[in-house]
Amino acid sequence: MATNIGVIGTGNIGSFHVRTLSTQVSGAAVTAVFDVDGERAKALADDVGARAHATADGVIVDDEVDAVLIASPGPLHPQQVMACLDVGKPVLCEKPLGVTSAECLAILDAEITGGRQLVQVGFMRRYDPGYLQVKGALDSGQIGEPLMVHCVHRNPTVPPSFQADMAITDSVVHEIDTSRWLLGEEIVAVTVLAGRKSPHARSDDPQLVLFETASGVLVDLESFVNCQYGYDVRCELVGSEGVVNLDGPGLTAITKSAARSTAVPADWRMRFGPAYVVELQEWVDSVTSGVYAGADAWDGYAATAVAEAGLRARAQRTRVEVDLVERPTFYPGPR
Ligand code: NAD
Ligand code: ISE
Repeated sequence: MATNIGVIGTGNIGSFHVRTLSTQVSGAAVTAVFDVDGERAKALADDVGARAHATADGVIVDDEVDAVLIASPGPLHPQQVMACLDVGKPVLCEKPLGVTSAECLAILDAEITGGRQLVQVGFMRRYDPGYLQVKGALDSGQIGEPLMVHCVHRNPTVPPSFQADMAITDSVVHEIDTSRWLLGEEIVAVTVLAGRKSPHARSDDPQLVLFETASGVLVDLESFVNCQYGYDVRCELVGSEGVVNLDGPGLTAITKSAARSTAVPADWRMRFGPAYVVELQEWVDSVTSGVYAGADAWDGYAATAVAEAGLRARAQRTRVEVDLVERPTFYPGPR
């Protein structure tokens, strides 16, 4: 029998997830949706044979919804995740889990009180073949001990609704998660530097971010959300015996008129499309089995705590240490 999914937020990624769940994930059916833009939700619901509800709670308490996917704006996530935990329903929450670590901690408390894992966070890079190869090269010992990671995260543009803090809380948060996941350890300090501002930017952009991990690995990141030319995500992991590089997907190169050109993905859908499919399939399977391998609520909390430290580091123009609570044994920690 199919797992019935309710989706809250049917904007860019919510509608993408609804279509992926409806066409590319086995054992799943989208039965309910909600968006404050009722017309958008209704049109999508009609397309996939789901019901458009008048409220988010309507989706969460719907008897025909077994599990909920939250794709509303980040600040709404904690309240909507808590409502799912209140009724004991599994929830895949798009990143970030919350904008403050305090609201994420309330989610950990509620999940622990319920006694079983219900929350997964949408850090989809963990399912990307390229990132998996980087992790494989490190875990197999091929490149020795990890020493440094160099990252690039560029978006062509951002919408008018994109606030200055979101460069850290919404965009850099991906590298926070990939760093913790690749290295299997927590980030303990953050430094953020904003230099000369792009003429296309409304707030500091690009920015340089430096993470320090518990064992002393240094992770640097260029975050640039108005780069204009395309979506460009890179990662180079420097080990004691070698280096592993992820330069992006191998899109087709055209050689013509004495020049060779390689396409760049236009956006995150094109770059990470296959990863979202695997993420959703594994989540639906986890809802059935009760065994989860994706990012859990602790990962969501830790990522938000690092992002929070990043916001302070940017404002104070200084290195800020990350303030993490002691990890409850309920959660395995970075993996
Ligand atoms: P968006 O603005 O396109 O969509 C958000 C939708 O939420 C809109 O349709 C809006 O009307 C709706 N909304 C507003 N208030 C609501 C409410 N109270 N209840 C329900 N819906 C409400 O934004 P987006 O780009 O789709 O981002 C949504 C979330 O997904 C963000 O947290 C973002 O960080 C995340 N995201 C993740 C990825 C990824 O690669 N994992 C990619 C894009 C977005
Ligand atoms: C967006 O919300 C995403 O999650 C994309 O993956 C990321 O690249 C982008 O910077 C975010 O705004």
